[in-house]
Amino acid sequence: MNPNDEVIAGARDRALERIAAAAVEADLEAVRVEVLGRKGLLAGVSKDFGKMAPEERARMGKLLNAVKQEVETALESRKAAFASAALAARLDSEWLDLTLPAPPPRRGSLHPVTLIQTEIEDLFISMGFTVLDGPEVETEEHNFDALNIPGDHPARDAQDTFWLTDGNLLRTHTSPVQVRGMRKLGPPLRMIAPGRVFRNEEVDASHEHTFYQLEGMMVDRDVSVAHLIFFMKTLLTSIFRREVTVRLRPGYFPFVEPGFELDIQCLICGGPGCPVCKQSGWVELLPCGLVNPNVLRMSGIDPEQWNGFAFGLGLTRLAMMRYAIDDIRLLLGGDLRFLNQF
Ligand code: FA5
Repeated sequence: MNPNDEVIAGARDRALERIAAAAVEADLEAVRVEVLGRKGLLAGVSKDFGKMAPEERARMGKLLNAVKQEVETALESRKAAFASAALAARLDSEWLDLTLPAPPPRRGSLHPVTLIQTEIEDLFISMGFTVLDGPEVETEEHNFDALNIPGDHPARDAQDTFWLTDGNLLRTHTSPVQVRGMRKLGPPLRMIAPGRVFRNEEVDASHEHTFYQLEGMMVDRDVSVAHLIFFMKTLLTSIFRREVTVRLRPGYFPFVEPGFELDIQCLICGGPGCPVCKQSGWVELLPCGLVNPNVLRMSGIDPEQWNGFAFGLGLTRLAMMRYAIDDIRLLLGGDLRFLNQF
């Protein structure tokens, strides 16, 4: 008997034993290297091949191959067992109960200024007005010149206007959309333009640096102050759904002539005075007037044939009155406890 028979049988038995006892996959690799590797036990036997008779060499070769195969098969099947145990553990840990009810989607709500804006849009659309939009970054020409606002008007001061380094500005009111509307659509014209405006202002309970206005304009033949008052009354009755006390004062805006300030009695305090109405009992809400002929002319409309009215509603202030919000800063604050109430 060839002493190698014993070496091979011993190596086989030990390998199979260790494979069966392997606790982790790395143990298998150790067995493989030790038994089947280039410097392993079985390779040691092949070194003696040169000294063997041809028949003995053939018998040894066969035996070696059979043992190699047996060990390899045992290694593979243990490896597969490790893999399926790992998969089972993973599936166990990632288990998910798909029959549990999903958490409900979080419902948002519209901002109070958006609510009131859409209401006014619907009202004016029903009266034949078009809703226009204009850019928040405006040219000096649209924001001031074309509205007949002279070069030395205090509103142009850096104190009130956010000027950009390229000579443009953040629009200080929605009135430049009047200019864009007249130039684009021509007369007759009925338009409103809600939007965000910016002023370099000290912030307090009723003043923001960023707030919303809603511009309105009607250009037609023989438009009078009576038309203007009709539309303003229709607007306020629709918004407040009750009689509100208003007062009309003369107001000066270079783009209207005559110009008015329409104030409403403060709905927060009802008249005696509070921080919102600056203790006056009245809230400035709706400056308006008949369009200055110069403004029509500068936008290519013949003032001999056409005239009109315009107004610039303080949309943010209107939302405050409508929902009895006593501090304008709440509207920009993004506090969900406040916003979720609408
Ligand atoms: C204007 O901006 C004119 N463009 C309005 C106009 C349009 C007049 C068309 C005539 C014809 P005024 O600066 O007064 O006007 O602003 C209009 C309204 O915006 C005010 O009545 C007020 O309700 C609101 N408002 C003005 N400043 C602020 C501010 N800092 N914060 C909140 N609301 C403001």
